[in-house]
Amino acid sequence: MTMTRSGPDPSSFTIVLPTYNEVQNIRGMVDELLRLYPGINVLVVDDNSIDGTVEAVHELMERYPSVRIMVRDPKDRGLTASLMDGIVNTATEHFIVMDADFQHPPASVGDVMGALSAGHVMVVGTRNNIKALSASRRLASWGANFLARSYLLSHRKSRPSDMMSGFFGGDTAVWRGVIIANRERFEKQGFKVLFDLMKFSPPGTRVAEVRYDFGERSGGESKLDSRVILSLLRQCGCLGKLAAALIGPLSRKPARRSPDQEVAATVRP
Ligand SMILES: Nc1nc2c(ncn2[C@@H]2O[C@H](COP(=O)(O)OP(=O)(O)O)[C@@H](O)[C@H]2O)c(=O)[nH]1
Ligand SMILES: [Mg+2]
Repeated sequence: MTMTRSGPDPSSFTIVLPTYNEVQNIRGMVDELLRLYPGINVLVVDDNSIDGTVEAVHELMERYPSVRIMVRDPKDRGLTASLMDGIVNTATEHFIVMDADFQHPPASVGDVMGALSAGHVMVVGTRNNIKALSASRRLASWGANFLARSYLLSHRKSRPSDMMSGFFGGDTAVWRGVIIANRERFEKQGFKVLFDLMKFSPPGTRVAEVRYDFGERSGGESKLDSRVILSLLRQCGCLGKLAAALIGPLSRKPARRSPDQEVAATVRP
């Protein structure tokens, strides 16, 4: 790990940014990351956005040589699948996964970088608050976190306290190996790749945590709907499957979508 006088060298980190229709956020997000951490690598993993996100990233690539984009096979869409691809294709010693909508503050990336350069193999951002979520999302997040942690405890795996956090970083070689060895066992259409990674983590993996303030989405709309929460529950052993069976019939209606997402839904299985 190279260090500069002011801390870890940003060029040994890759920010993996999953995007689906984030044209309202992507320019501001990449500008802010490069302003705070000059030279940091950014790998945008896009699932065929239809709102101009890809074109916006191409413009950014002309300004920043450390920005790249992967546009994924439309037949294989999914947030977990995107992040698996992003981690496997990271070319630096460390990766950091975060959302493109500013819910994970760019200013907290430095804390994750610091813990990774101190030698931790997995560093998870733990939300100080989840007030930015609706009451039903908070309840689902709490329940899914409880079940995911119970599952990991019963399988003698390390359990970050905020399993539902989408903000974490790791040693690329370790987690690339985990993904390649267990590719078919990941819940690819799921939303919580951290849970899959911890399920298949090497024995004795220790997790460091850094705290951060979870924000409001800056622009655009959330793509999470109840099907994603149900799919997560189904991964959490018998208790999770039972919870999914009970909640499922109550949550048939997908989350409200903007008109452009409605169009997208027709091409997204
Ligand atoms: N590549 C890819 N990115 C996605 C997908 N769904 C959501 N995202 C991105 O993942 C991040 C989190 O999604 P978001 O809708 O904000 O979920 P929420 O924060 O849980 O409400 C954002 O950067 C989205 O653009 C997907 O199917 N594929
Ligand atoms: Mg979000």
